[in-house]
Amino acid sequence: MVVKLYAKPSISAGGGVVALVLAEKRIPFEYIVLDYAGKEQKGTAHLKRNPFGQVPVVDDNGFVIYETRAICRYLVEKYPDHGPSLLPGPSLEERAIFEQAASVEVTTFFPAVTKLGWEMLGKPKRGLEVDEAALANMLEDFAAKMDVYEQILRKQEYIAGNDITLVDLFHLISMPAFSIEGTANIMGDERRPNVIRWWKAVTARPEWVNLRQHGIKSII
Ligand SMILES: N[C@@H](CCC(=O)N[C@@H](CS)C(=O)NCC(=O)O)C(=O)O
Repeated sequence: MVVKLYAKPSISAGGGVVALVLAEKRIPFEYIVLDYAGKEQKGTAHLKRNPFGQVPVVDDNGFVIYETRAICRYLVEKYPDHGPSLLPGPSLEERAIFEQAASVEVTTFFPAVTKLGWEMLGKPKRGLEVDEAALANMLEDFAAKMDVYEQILRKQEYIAGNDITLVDLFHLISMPAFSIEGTANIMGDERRPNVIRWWKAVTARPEWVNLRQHGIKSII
């Protein structure tokens, strides 16, 4: 039985990154779209898969798991022989640095970018007024965080070392709209050449490019 990925009708956020990891790891999967308009995510069947009534959820032959980052960690450990490792090296120190980067992504990067995304992109899209003063503060706060990323990425290729790992891909959860070429070019500040180099490498993963350009069917 192939892995089932339960997700939203439009592939985005966590569902997109789980799909990316499945594709990177060459794990065949079925993409099951929930009827969001009909609130299927809050229905009895889905609440059994995820009591929070959210997606993404993965069902791997009867083992059901939710939370994007936890799903991805499970998949890479379960299928070590498929595709790139995406895990840190075996030493305690390499694993500790990976955990450090994972913690920074979830507690520092993700909240900052989610707030920015709403103010810069979400509000204009919904015809709401942007709070320019708040936006300026968010951009300043984000820039300070990215200055630290620049320091880290000056010394190494990826955020947890010299090889790509899941943590690099986790940064895509909040970022579909923030491509370097996009209108909200928050990753493309030329004062941070190593952030640009890193972000180009992460967003140029062929499965990610296919997913963004041609949709989910192109990577299943
Ligand atoms: N922390 C969760 C967040 C999941 C989440 O926010 N899912 C959204 C879609 S991107 C959802 O299912 N929302 C529906 C709802 O809350 O009713 C993860 O990383 O998987």
